Amino acid sequence: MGRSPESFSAAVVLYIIENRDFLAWRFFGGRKGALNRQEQTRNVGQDEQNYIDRESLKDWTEALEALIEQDGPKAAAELLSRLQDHAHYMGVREPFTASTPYVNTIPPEHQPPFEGDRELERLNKSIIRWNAMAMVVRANRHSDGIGGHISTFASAATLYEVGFNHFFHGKTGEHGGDQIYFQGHATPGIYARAFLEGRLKREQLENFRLELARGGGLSSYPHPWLMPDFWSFPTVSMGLGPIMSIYQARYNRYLENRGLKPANGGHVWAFLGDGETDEPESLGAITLAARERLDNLIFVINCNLQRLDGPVRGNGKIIQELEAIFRGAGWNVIKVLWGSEWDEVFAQDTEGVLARALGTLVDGQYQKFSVESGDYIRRSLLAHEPRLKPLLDRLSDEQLRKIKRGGHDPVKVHAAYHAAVNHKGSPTVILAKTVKGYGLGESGEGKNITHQQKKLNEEELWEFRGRFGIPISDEEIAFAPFYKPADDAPSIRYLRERREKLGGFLPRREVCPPKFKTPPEALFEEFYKGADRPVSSTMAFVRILLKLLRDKELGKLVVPIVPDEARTFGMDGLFRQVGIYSSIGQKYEPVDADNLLYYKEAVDGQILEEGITEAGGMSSFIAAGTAYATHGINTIPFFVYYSMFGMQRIGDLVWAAADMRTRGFLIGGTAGRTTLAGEGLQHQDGHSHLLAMPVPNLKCYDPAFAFELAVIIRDGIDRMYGKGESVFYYITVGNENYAMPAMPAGKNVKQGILRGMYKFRPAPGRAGAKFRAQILGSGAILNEALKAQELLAADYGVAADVWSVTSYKELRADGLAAERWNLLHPGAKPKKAYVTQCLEKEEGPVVAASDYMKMLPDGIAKWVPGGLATLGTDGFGRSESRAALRDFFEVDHRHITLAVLSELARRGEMESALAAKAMRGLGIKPGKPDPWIS
Ligand SMILES: Cc1ncc(C[n+]2csc(CCOP(=O)(O)OP(=O)(O)O)c2C)c(N)n1
Ligand SMILES: [Mg+2]
Repeated sequence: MGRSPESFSAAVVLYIIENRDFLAWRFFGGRKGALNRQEQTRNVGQDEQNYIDRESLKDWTEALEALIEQDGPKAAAELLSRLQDHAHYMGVREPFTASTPYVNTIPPEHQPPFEGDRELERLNKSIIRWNAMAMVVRANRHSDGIGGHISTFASAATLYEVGFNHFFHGKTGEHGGDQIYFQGHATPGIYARAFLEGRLKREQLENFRLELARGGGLSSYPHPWLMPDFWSFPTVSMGLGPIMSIYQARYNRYLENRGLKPANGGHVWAFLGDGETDEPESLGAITLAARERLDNLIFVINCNLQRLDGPVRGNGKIIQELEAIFRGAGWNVIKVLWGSEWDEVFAQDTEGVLARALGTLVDGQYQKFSVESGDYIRRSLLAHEPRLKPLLDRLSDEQLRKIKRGGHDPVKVHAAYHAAVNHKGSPTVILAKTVKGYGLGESGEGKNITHQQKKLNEEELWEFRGRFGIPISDEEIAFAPFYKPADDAPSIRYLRERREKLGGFLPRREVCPPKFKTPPEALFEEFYKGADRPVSSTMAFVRILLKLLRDKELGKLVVPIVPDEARTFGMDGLFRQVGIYSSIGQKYEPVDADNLLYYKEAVDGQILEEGITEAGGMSSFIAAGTAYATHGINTIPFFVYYSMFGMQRIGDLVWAAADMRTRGFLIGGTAGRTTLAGEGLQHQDGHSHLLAMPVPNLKCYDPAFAFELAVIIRDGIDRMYGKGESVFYYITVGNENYAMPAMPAGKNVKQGILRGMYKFRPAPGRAGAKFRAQILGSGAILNEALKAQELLAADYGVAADVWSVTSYKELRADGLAAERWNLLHPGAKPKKAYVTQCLEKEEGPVVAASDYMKMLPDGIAKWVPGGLATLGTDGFGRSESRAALRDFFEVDHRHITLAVLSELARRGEMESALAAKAMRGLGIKPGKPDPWIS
């Protein structure tokens, strides 16, 4: 061999390490025995370096084979692992890569039998392909520019059909059911299947994307709001499906571990695009899934190598990249790269030349192959790796061109799903290689423009029909008609039978939660009475939460969720009382074990302590707030977070929650631009209520006092869980301590709190006052309004009533509803906005002061008789004391007083000189910096 023993053994170790993955694949997977893929860490597709001569290599290879023969593949795996460690001690450094060879993870001999009628399945799939395409083509003929996608489903048809025929479980009495996150742009295919199942009518398909058409249409993407009996999970905003699915799978476990749901099976399937994985949300939570050992979670990533504009990784390999990421995170990775036709070819590739060559080709080249001839593929492969010649010589050009990618081969996909649902201990990701626009031929298959392809010309329709054998006549073809075999055709009977076996049609959303008893008023009495000891509205909220948690009937259904902020909100007392959920309990002695309120983790812990991830917390909120539909369990989530990091950071998830008819309470803590002192620009929230404004079914409140909170929360529980309304709540609470007054007497107070405003404190000494005014205060600024009320009475002879505005959004919605009614009922007695009803008989100017931007109160101005003057906190926050901030933003009692006086002067009721003098007296300088731009 010509080398010293030391250098020889080092070379062999090096060789084995460098080729470990290939050897392992050959010996444990490609040829025999079980392959432990987690043990592999190197990509075959690297340049070979000849540090070891062929003779030595042969010796070592044979030795390894002998070991496998004698002691089995596990022994060989151990040897390789030990050799690697040994090599490390000897100073051999292998470059780290976490991907495996560019071949199917499951070798052919490990494939389970395919139970089913492949012919009938193929026929149904072809018809579904056709109808999915026809939906988009017809919709765009009918209404140019209406859009829709053909190519996404075309690439994913097999991935879905194998799932529908063999794996996706519906919810039944015995089975918990699967939750499936369908890729948003694949909807035409899902509708097309429901059409064959007889669940959707021809007219509905005709009205794809024409939802206002007579007889109803079909929504562009999965939207439970628009199709509440059909869709459960909106996925079209890319990245949200993956993260929501992870937390859904974890929440299923949470419900089981807490004894709220039987452990009766069910997987969460998330279908996503390879381009979609660039969204931070897609991959941002995958470590949680592995940490939680969510073997009830399966990601299927449709790796068609393309996104909207072009290749996902033209110069790289998205599948290898994703494999490394998921393996690194601890997932079970199954690659489905090549169709069954390749099995034979790989079997002849005894030296791994083909596997290596395929591993070094980049995705852009694979995309080119998908549109090219067999001859081109051959020439390209040979240019890349001349040693492939004998192997390729055995294949005709036609064979080469037709060789399928794994994601289009039902047998390969079936094997992957089978392995995934039977895998234990970690989540699974299936990386399925496909062609975008598969089957579209000249009209888009594999082309860069394929994502946008909406129309097929007659020739292309002919080609499509021919390729998939759709029995549509020559005369009809140009019209791209929908096709459905007779109900009793064998293929349709087969399709239905498969679904019956698997628990019924999917997707379907059914809502049948058990009866719910709204908590009695007695539970909230304490808060209606008030307390002299100053507390913050946050503390009041935590006290309400605690009472709810202790309630015999309701307590177990409450789900507190925090993103590492419990101590900020004074919720740490709950750690010990209800425990923090951990799927494995507590395997350490907590550092504060001797503390009464120690950090307690438990399998049946109730709090979801998410760590620093508002997106994760929101995803948990969604899973918990939709459990009434998903599992028929009325869990009531309270997601408590820093209000600044809510609407503006995870607004898109809030929008998805709305679409999903999520129920529960979002609690924006440390809210208000001037109420959170010290934290400054990035923390002080003066706009989350505006950002919440666009969400139609989100009810928003900015309460000042404990009794207001109690009234809102009780009513919220009643509306959402008692009456089953599809609304959810956003409530801001602050951290300023002040006395919590008793709820004023009066039968309309509770109603007023809920409708958005009520008179909290009428002006004292009204009789002797020269002037009258109305002040609208909210949240923590209500106290400034009350101080202004006193100042105005004492120093300026102004009797001002103070109103608490708990919700500008509610007031605006009511005003708009009245206006709309009036628009549609000309001549009828006009309705009055609630704001108008409240204020029309009151005297004096109306001034509103809020800890949010002026636009918030401005939203009701048109219904305020005589107009509305607003004070708010437009501009960047800064680190300062509350008093200084309220002066800076002009929302303190002095500025409220000034605003009232100025308004009186503007109306000619008071001399302007008096207002100017008052201003000096209040110490307000006209030249002070404008907070909006400073
Ligand atoms: C957050 C977000 N950004 C952009 C889009 C627009 N968009 C729709 S499909 C698409 C490309 C999808 O590519 P990929 O994820 O690879 O899916 P494929 O259609 O290839 O299966 C884009 C950018 C979106 N829906 N959501
Ligand atoms: Mg793609």
